[in-house]
Amino acid sequence: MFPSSRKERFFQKQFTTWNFLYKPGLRIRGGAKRPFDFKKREKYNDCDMLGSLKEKLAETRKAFKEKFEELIRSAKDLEETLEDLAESLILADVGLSSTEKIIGSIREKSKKTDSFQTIKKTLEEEIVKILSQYPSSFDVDHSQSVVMMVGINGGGKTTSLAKLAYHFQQKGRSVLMVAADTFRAAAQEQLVLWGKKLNIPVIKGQYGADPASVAFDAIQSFKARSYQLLLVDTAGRIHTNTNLMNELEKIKRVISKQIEDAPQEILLVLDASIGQNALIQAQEFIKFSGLTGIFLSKLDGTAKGGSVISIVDELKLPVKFIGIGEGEKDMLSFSPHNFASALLS
Ligand SMILES: Nc1nc2c(ncn2[C@@H]2O[C@H](COP(=O)(O)OP(=O)(O)O)[C@@H](O)[C@H]2O)c(=O)[nH]1
Ligand SMILES: [Mg+2]
Repeated sequence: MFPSSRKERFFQKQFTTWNFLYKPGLRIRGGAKRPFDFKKREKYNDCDMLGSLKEKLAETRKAFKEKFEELIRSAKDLEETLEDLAESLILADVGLSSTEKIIGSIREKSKKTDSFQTIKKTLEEEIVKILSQYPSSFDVDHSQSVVMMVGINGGGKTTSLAKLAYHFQQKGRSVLMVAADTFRAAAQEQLVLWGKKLNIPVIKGQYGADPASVAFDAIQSFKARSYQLLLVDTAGRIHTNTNLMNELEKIKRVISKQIEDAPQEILLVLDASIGQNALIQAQEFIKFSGLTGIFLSKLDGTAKGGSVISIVDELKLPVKFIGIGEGEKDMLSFSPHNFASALLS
């Protein structure tokens, strides 16, 4: 109990000091317990997110960084500054109509004598304003919640679904995944592999089976075994769009017949690496009723990250999550403030 030798006394002292300094929540000298500072912890997480977002957006940030440095050095008038900012926005793939909207608002709000820093602040506010137009909460707090992922092949549906599964598994939810993309055998296998990796059960059907019947079976298991979250992966073949849309509607109907108010979330997965073309990808899917938001995949390593702004602006849907890599941890909840700040700082 009591340290007998000098050596033991030394180690105990080191250990106590270490606890005291680095382990809030553990016992310290005198037996008192340090309260856990959740606010501080959240703040750290926020900084971490901002840091990793900045790193992943490096390519897109270049368009602004170089222009900003030039604008700080030179003494350009308001119109010239706005012209330069418009050029940077277009280069970052913000798109013409959203760029015009942003520049128009800055022009209205700025005085000729405003410093570049003031104009830059207004730019950031305008971007945040566009990005936070639609509610971005994620409605999965029911005893049984269902999330459906839709979007074209290769957009990142299956990977993004696995990221969500991992995220909620880490939060202590019991998760079930269903591979309702029966059109390609490989697509189902891909989800089965994710299931093995993450230790999350996967329901799949026969190759070519009716995806709605696979969804029906999944809902039965989901209810019988009282899972809390069901994630539904769907097909994304683009050449037979009407069929695909009917198929998605049918899956949705089967789900809502079995569980009231479900699916609570239907996310359209869009590939940010193709920038403005993501809007073309979205065209057919936007007709599909009940979309609740966007999962924007592949924001890492692209110079077209500014497209997020026009995607929200034109599709009139919130971005709820972003994908920043191929691993299960490479996902962030979307924060308009963090995004704008990472883009412009
Ligand atoms: N770099 C990167 N690659 C991603 C991301 N999300 C998905 N991918 C990759 O994009 C490819 C297509 O993804 P997949 O989930 O199969 O798309 P699906 O056909 O819509 O289901 C795969 O090679 C994924 O690893 C991301 O956020 N960043
Ligand atoms: Mg897939």
